[in-house]
Amino acid sequence: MYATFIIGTAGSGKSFLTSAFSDWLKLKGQDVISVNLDPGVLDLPYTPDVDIREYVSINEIARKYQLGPNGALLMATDLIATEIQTIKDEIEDIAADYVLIDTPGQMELFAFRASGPYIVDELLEGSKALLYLFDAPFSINPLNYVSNLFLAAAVHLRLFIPQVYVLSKTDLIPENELTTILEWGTIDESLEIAIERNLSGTQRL
Ligand SMILES: Nc1nc2c(ncn2[C@@H]2O[C@H](COP(=O)(O)OP(=O)(O)OP(=O)(O)O)[C@@H](O)[C@H]2O)c(=O)[nH]1
Ligand SMILES: [Mg+2]
Repeated sequence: MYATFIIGTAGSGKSFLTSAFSDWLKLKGQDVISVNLDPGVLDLPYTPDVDIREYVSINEIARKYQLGPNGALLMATDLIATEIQTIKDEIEDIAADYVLIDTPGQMELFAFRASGPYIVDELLEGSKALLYLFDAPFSINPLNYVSNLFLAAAVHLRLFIPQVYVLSKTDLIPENELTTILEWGTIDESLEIAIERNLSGTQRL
């Protein structure tokens, strides 16, 4: 079983990538399932095979503990850990080759709380990797790009599984900006020059 966790800042395209990647793998004849770990999501662009919302209800938590939306979401994300064995059994019963895991909208709730690493360790046996999404329109600014690199490094230090960087929503930026962002990761000093230019105000975005 190969598991891929899809992580990124809010709105970076995690759920849409889970949907598109899963459809693409199915088209290629692969045996894949999708898992939704976001207890707060209302509408998903795909039908998850395993869905945390069947075990953890934001509305119930908000009512029971008299919490506001953020407190309820925070508690719900922590409660995923208490349901981990049931979810694990459900995933293992399906026994697919590939498992795509869509993570909670607010990345910090998953990555930076105690429950995150526990869930990554315990959700299933097998090889695990993580796709870290860089929102392309946000990444056009080199300072945003660097802050996202630091966030990705922080996530790596928390979860310690192999990480692949993915530039998401690239259709929303011009081709030349896309080339520039890709060069920051491949051509020596190109990122440094872009940062200096940005800081000197000649190219503020
Ligand atoms: N143009 C374009 N829009 C996209 C793409 N991927 C996602 N979106 C849009 O971006 C918004 C957020 O996408 P989601 O997939 O819900 O992002 P998310 O990271 O799951 O969001 P949260 O779970 O709420 O943090 C939606 O309105 C999508 O339609 C893409 O590749 N291109
Ligand atoms: Mg989502």
